Amino acid sequence: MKIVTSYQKPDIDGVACMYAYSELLNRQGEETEYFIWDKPKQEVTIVCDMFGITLSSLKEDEILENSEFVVVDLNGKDQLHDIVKEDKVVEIIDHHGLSRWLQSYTSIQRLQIDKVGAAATIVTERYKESGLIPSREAAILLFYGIISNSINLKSSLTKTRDKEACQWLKSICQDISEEKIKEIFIKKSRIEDCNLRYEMECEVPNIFPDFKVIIALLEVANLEEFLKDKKQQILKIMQSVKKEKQVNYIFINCIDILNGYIIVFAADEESREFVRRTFGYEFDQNNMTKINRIIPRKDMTAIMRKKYNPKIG
Ligand SMILES: [Mn+2]
Repeated sequence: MKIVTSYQKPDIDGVACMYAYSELLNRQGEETEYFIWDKPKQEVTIVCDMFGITLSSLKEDEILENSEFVVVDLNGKDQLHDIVKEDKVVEIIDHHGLSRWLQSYTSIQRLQIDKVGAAATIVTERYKESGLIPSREAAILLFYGIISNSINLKSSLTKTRDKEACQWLKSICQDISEEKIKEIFIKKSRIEDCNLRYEMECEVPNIFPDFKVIIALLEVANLEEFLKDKKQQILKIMQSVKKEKQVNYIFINCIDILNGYIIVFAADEESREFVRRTFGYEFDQNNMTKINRIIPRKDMTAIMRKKYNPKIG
C-alpha cells in the first residue's frame, strides 16, 4: 500500500496533490490512499464547501507499519509526520528548493522537483502524460491549488507550465470558474482573531548555522485595510512566537493577493536589522516596507539559504 502525504496543516496545493495524485495512481492500478496530517488551511475548507468536495484522509492509526510513502509539495523532513520513515519514501513531487534532508531518503524511485508555481502543476502534467482525465473534484482542487500558490498566476514564480495547466483544467472541467477566484480570495481574508496565529504560518523556524529565523506569511485581499485592524495583534503574535520558539529573528511577509504587492514588517529592531542586511529592504516611519510586486516567501527563504548556508551537497 502506498500513501500519498504532505506537510502538517497543508495548504490547498498540498491537499490538491494528495487527492489528485492518489486518484491517478489508483486509476493506474496501484493501491493508494492519502493522509492529511492535521487541519488543512482555511482556503481548503473554502474551496471544498464551495464545490461540495469531501476529503477522506486516512487516520493516523490506519497507517500500516510497512506502508510506502509518496511525498508531495515538500522535500524536507521536519514538517513530515513521524510515521513517515525516510527509507519508506519512494517518490517525491515538489516545487520547493532542495532541502538538506533530501539525501536521507534512501529508497526514492522517482523524484521530480521543478521550479514551478505549484506542485499541482506537476500533478496536472502527470495526468496529461497518462492520457487520463482527472475527476471533477481532482480538477477543481488542482486548479485552485495552482491559483492559490501562484497568487492568481501573478507571483514571480509563475511559469508558462502553470498557466498551461490551468488552461487545460478549465477545458476539462466546466465547474471551474474565474469569477470564483476573487470570491475565494476575499473569503480567505476574513481571518478570525483566534485563527490569526494559525494563518500566519509562523511555527517552523529556518535553522542556519549561526541563527534561527521565522518568516511568517499572510495572504489577504485589501491588505492595507486589513493591517489597519490587525497590525498590533500580528506584532504581538510575532513577539511571543519569537520567545516561544527561541529564534533570533522573526518577520512577516504580507501579500495582497488581489492587488499584487507585499508589505513586510518585523517583530523588533533586531529582526528589522536582519531584514535590512539580508534583503536590502528599507522601512518607513511605521516600520513597514511596501514592495510593488509579489515576492513569495519561498524566494526569501532561497535568498537566506544562499547567503547564510554553507554549501549543501
Ligand atoms: Mn506548493
